[in-house]
Amino acid sequence: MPGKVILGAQWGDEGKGKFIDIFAGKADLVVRSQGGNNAGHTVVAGGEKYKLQLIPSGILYPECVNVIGPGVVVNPKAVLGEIDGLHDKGVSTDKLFIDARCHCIMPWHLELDALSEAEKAKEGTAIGTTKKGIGPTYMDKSERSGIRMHDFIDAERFEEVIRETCARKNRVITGVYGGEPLDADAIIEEYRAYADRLRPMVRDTTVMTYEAVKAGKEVLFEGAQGTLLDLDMGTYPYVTSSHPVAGGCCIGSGVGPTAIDKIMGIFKSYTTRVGEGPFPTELFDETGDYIRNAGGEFGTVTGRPRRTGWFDAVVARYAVRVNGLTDVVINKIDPLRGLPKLKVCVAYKLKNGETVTEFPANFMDLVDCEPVYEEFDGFTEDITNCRSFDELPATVQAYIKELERIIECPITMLGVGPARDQVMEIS
Ligand code: 2SA
Ligand code: GDP
Ligand code: MG
Repeated sequence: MPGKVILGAQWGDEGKGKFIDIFAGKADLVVRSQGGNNAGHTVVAGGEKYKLQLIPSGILYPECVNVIGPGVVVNPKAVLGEIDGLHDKGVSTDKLFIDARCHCIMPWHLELDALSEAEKAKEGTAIGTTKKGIGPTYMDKSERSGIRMHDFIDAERFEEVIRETCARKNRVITGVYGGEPLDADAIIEEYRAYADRLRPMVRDTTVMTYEAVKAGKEVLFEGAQGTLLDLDMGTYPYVTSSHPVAGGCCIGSGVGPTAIDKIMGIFKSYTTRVGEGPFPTELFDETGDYIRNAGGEFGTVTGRPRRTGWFDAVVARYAVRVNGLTDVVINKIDPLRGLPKLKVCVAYKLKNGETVTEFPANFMDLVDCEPVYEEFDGFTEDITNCRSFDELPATVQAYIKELERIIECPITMLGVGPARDQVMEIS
């Protein structure tokens, strides 16, 4: 029984956490394959709100094995903080495993993320990162100078590796940015305790994931961020440094594409984005504020207000294509209640006068492009208690059917509220 991918099909925060949680309940193994604690999933379960960043959502199910795969960057302090938070709520982390190949996010990465963003801000080119050290950690990985988990937990090599890397990074922090050097001794003392705690969780998780797939178990690949934040396929340079597209699941978990047969793309019924970068359907008016407030659109990790706008079907068709989606999920329909008209962008009119329906490769084409909209009737009914397509108002049914026609991929689930049960399957 090959695995299932659940990923963000827009700019992240589509409410993946809720669907991952639902399917994690049926999974034997859940694996994260990219990003780090820049991700934030909110899962509402049993009246309790869980904010998960690095730890896969299967952790809320005692029988489920949870894997932080090789493509994830792990902040040792942050993952232990998350583990402690779960223990405080009575959640066991006995079945949590971290791959030996994961790169560690260290204090210098946080420092360099902040310094680089501050410098770019002076030139007006800041990315608006979560400042969790993601970019600098993946930079070290590509440069082949990062610290992997197996180095970090190696008691004999630990001090030498930290001291050498800290010295190298201090040369950049002080020399390039004029910042304050970090204290290697203090880091060694603090982080040795983290290494001791993490050691029992570290292993070659690719074997575990492969064996689970081979044995026909239910394996769930848990996405983080979203397709348009992908390092290659997103709105570069306003992207994250990993691969949130479906292909990234294979690279970041260490199993081949034959391990996957279902790829679910989660969309909101509107669009949001945090951080800088182009966003063609962004609304700067009271409709944008209305959606932000109705949808509670504030960052899970940083609390930042999210930028809001209409559903963008150009983006949606792109996400279907580059991920090979088998299923589309339209989540968070309820926040649109009360808006007289619902708009869907079906094309972009570029500054040169050309109208395009394929998402442009160069983000500059998106700057000041004009969205071409189709308009649909809104709804005023409370839909949060609807559990089947037939119970939805006719206007909502028509909107979903039109989206399916425009996107050209089956819409198989809808979300009408934050709780686990506020979803419906449609055929
Ligand atoms: P980074 O920190 O280097 O990955 O930032 C690069 C860009 O990627 C965006 N990004 C995100 N966008 C949406 N949600 C994310 N996670 C948090 C959440 C965000 C938060 O789930 O709510 O709390 O603010 C996430 N992580 C990275 C980021 O905004 C930059 O545009
Ligand atoms: P993720 O990163 O994609 O998992 O999404 P986030 O958790 O960052 O953001 C989604 C937010 O919307 C969370 O606060 C969820 O509890 C909430 N949410 C999820 N689904 C729905 C829904 O269908 N309706 C409403 N109103 N809120 C939802
Ligand atoms: Mg999120």
